[in-house]
Amino acid sequence: MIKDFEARLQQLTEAYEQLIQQPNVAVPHTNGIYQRYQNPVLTAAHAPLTWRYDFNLETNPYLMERIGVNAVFNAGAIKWNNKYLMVARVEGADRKSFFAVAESPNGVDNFRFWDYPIALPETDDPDVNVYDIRLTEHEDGWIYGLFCTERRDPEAPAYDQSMAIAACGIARTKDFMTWERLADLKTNSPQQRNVVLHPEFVDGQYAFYTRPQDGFISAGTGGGIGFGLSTSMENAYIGKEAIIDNKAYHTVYEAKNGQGPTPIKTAKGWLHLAHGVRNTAAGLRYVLYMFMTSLDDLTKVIYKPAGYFIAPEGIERVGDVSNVAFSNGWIKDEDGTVYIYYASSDTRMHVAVSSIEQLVDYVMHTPADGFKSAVSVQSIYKLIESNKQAALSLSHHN
Ligand code: M1P
Repeated sequence: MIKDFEARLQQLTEAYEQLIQQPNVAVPHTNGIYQRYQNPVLTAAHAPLTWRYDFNLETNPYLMERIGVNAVFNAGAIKWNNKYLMVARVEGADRKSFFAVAESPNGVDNFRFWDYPIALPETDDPDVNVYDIRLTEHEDGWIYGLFCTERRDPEAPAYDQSMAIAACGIARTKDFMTWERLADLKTNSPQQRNVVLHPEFVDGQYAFYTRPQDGFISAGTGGGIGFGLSTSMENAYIGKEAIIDNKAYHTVYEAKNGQGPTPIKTAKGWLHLAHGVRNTAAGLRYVLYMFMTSLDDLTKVIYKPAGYFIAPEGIERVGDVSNVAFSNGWIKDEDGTVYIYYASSDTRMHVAVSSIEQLVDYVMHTPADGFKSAVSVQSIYKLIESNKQAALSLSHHN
């Protein structure tokens, strides 16, 4: 028995180390905007063995997995102490999600979870489930994590075990190990998800991107990316939300949308990454899109390319909730490289690498949505014509 136990332990450990240390390589094909990578950067199999197995021969003679991890996805991200950190949504086999920090020396591979998942303090109204943290290094000196806290709807009749209320939970840290929990964000919307803190004060107040919605799943009369201010983070309250990026008929964000990670400041404006959702016969399809807001007025969208920026491809299309690309974390490096961390199908994390220059170019020079087929064709005509000119001037040069 002890021999089998030891052999299995060795096999498990070796397979785990092989997975963590596997180098990642950029896929040869690129659209010029970003570079995808071959392997997912975090999966359920990256969860440390010590979280899942009891290594005691006496209590676990078959070396069974005692605590299952179902998926690792929707991670917040930040560069901290020269390491690339993801604070991932780890979902257990019991369906409960929690947060855990994984770090990498280079942003594209070797992500290894810290020894313990985050023990998030609770409020007086305990969370049933927490997920999708957005990290913001605020100019007030704290690193904030805004996440969705979900609880059963107190109005739900006994027969209905799916009615829930989503709200924005708030915690802050300086070391990612100890977290101070603050009161949940209050707004006038019955439900909130995808709330993100802006990194700078606006008129001396804290600024938030919100997503007011009527129902737990359906945005209803709500939806769109909202923007609002609060005088305090300790008791955050937004009295007025202005919708800065709305749902629109026959677009990739027709059913609902939501701010992704904290926007990145550039010389031309604030770069935003968001997710858009539309209905299909096969269910909801989630893709990522980008836009830019003005440096002078955060509520003003100044550029917005048509369509999606990243859509699930190949294996990314399949998972617990298929046909989903979702992002709530990206890292801007000192040299302008941008690591975009996105989850596929509520199952695993990937990275796509770009740069501020490329993303600004993409956002400013990709045609905007014309909201009808004829305008899409006009955009292609325009491109063909300008390509004729480009070919002419190229032949002059040669
Ligand atoms: O299952 C897809 C996504 O659904 C929700 O997104 P939204 O808030 O836009 O409805 C979230 O539960 C998200 O975690 C999940 O990835």
